[in-house]
Amino acid sequence: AAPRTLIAGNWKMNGLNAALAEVTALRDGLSAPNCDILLCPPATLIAAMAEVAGPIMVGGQDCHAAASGAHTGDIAAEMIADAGGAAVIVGHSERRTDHAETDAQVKAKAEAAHRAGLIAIVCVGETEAERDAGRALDVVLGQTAASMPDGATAENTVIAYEPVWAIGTGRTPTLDDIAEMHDALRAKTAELTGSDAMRLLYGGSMKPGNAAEILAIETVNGGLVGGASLKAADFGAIIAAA
Ligand code: G2H
Repeated sequence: AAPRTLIAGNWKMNGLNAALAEVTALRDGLSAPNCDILLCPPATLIAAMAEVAGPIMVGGQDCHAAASGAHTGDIAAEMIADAGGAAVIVGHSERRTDHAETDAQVKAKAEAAHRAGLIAIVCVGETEAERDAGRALDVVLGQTAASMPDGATAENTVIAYEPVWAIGTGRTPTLDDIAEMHDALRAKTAELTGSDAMRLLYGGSMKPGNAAEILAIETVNGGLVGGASLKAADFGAIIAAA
């Protein structure tokens, strides 16, 4: 059976308490969604969002690899779970760039997520220069192999393919390019984990106007949505397209 579609929102560094009104509006507007839904707000809002999210899962945007300790400013996967979270994004390209996170660190974070009972959403993606050089497949499959947590299953791990040049830019790859990458990720995740049912999300400028055609690709099992997850109307339209 095809994996159940997952539509995940990544609020990035956006959202004060007042933004929870968007979540209650989204929740109240859901009518028997055909997919799982996840929202990852800033850590400051995880607990409050979990209180009002109803059937919407809540998650974090990053976690430390350790369960506790002297790591000022970091949060542990256990803290996300304790706040009511069900998942955590690890290895987003903004973390890989802004904080120089390596594949080995991303893998360790994903394993920490599993120890806390969270779903790990592991992000991979090539830069524009890498795509132009014809290296997109090599780069992404290499990141996937090196970032895949030990013990990954279709239940505890999700891969999000986010071409770096498509993030927040309004540009997206062609449908053929997305399909080529996702087909390759299907084969790679099966080789690495023994499961051909791991969910593979597309991320990067997904919005109501392009969600249906991207989500119709056979090996795309959902989306990781940034800017368009901030407003209930946009995110609800993407959920409706799933
Ligand atoms: C990619 C995506 C969500 P956006 O980073 O993770 O953001 O949809 O704004 O391109």
